[in-house]
Amino acid sequence: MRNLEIAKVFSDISDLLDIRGENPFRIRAYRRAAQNLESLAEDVASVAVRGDLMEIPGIGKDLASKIREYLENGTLRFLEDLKGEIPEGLIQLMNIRGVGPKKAKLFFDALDIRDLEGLERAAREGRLRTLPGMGTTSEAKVLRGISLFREGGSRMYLWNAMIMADRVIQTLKGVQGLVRIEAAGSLRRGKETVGDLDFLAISTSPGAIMEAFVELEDVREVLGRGKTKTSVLNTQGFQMDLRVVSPESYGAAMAYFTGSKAHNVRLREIAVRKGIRINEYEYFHEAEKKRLGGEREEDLYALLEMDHVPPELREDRGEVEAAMAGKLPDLIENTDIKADLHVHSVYSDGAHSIEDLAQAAQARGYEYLAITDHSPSLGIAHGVSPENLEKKRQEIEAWNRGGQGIRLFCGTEVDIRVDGTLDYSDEILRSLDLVVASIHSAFSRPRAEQTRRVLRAIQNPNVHIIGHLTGRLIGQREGVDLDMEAVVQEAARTGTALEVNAQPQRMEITDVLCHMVRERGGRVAIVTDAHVIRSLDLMVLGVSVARRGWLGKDHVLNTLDADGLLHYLRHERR
Ligand code: DGT
Ligand code: CA
Ligand code: CA
Ligand code: ZN
Repeated sequence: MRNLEIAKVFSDISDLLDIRGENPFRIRAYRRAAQNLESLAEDVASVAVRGDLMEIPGIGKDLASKIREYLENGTLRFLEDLKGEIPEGLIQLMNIRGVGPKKAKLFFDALDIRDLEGLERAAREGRLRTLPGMGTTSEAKVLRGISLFREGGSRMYLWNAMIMADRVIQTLKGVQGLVRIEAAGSLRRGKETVGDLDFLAISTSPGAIMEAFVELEDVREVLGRGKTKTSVLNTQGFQMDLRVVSPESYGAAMAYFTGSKAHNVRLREIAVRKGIRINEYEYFHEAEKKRLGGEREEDLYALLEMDHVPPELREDRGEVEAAMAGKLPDLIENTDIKADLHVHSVYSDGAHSIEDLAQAAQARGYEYLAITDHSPSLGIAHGVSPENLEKKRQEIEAWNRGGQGIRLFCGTEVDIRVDGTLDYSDEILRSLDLVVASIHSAFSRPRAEQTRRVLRAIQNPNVHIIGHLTGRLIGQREGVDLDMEAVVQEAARTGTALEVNAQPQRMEITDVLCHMVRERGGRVAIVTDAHVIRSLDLMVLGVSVARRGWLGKDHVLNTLDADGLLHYLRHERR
């Protein structure tokens, strides 16, 4: 499937246009198309064959023909021309925190900087600080941005890992002799980023499965090939390991390769005390020289007299003790989610109408949906003016009166200004069903100032949820520095939920903060922040963050039904 490849083409185009200083609408069109392709479940090539490319949201005539051109030729004239004009390395630069398109262009024009290495050298030699609009602070920030980028660059977002793994599994399932195949490792634990993919399989003809694995369309390079283990690099440069094990060892191998390493180390200690040896093949009683199992993972936990630990909790963060004491939390499930509480429509920067969103949410089994468009100060994201907000409210009321099933909440994602005041009047906010408040600018102020800013938003009685708390973008932007103790505490005290934003590059609040919310008696809302319908499917990512944060159904606002939520907002919000 070449969806991600073509998405990358469009996203490169949008970045290059951005560096060139083109019309923001044109840039946004490419960016949106890229997003849509990334989240497209079906193979874009088959959509093209059917002649349905223009059915994909955000793909018009021009982009459809570009997709066809790329599918046919493996290149795109338009992108090649752009690259001839602007060095490709600048794309990477503009995605570094503290750089952006304008500065990337400036560095190129003034210092002929064309890539990451060039930028790093210039920053270290103190040459950036001499440029207009730059200084020693912004130069230092560029260096921090580079190291952040290097860290994040070597891991993939959980969503990409899931899609990639699913493709491998679906293909290999068709191979003769395959009995079973699953992903282990950090992907199975639902970690927000994944370093490499670890597959385990049972097969009656291991040779055939290894052969099919190295022949996968996504494979770029074979790193090592053996009877039981094969490692490859895929086209995006990520490693994938496949191990074929015997049915007798499948459970032991699954436990071992799911990890985490820290969790496994703890299990082995406990096993040793019981005279049991565990490894990736079996569970074995040393004194009695007796095999105790290995077929099933759950037998391991039973042997150690522990409750079965869900993969998401296996990080040695207290789950071992809890499992021994029979006190593991009852974790939230995907099916507990009754609504999405943060999505964007065409009223701001979303791609779809309210009606389309409603139908899509209904098709996903939701009972209600809050449509939360941006507030006016976000010019770039088409913030909704008070007049348009009125129009939107009427449209939503008409829908609800129509009784067509899913219930809609008229909401907003209101911008939190630098001083902690909000971008709509209290009167407007009071009139809305649901208010998410988020930071979208001034990310790098000092901690004390940012903490005051967020606390003030939390204390506004019209605010129900704080959106993407720090605004971090994994591998790109660290996000706002906050006194988390104070924030979580105040959120719990006032009954303000903190959002678990399921966008793959956001994934916050983090698992660790979710755990803190639980400890302080607070609540979260798990939301997708969807700007296109397909992104509604990201909900599973948010649920996995919450599970990793030990949260159950009762900690999550949108497990309530519509009336339950309204009741909560009216009476428990203090
Ligand atoms: P990643 O790929 O960096 O996102 O994280 P993981 O957890 O998938 O780590 P990976 O791929 O290196 O190894 C997969 C699992 O295999 C890991 O979670 C635990 C197990 N494992 C790997 N190496 C060791 C080891 O040296 N000792 C133990 N006990 N387990 C290991
Ligand atoms: Ca891994
Ligand atoms: Ca691995
Ligand atoms: Zn936002």
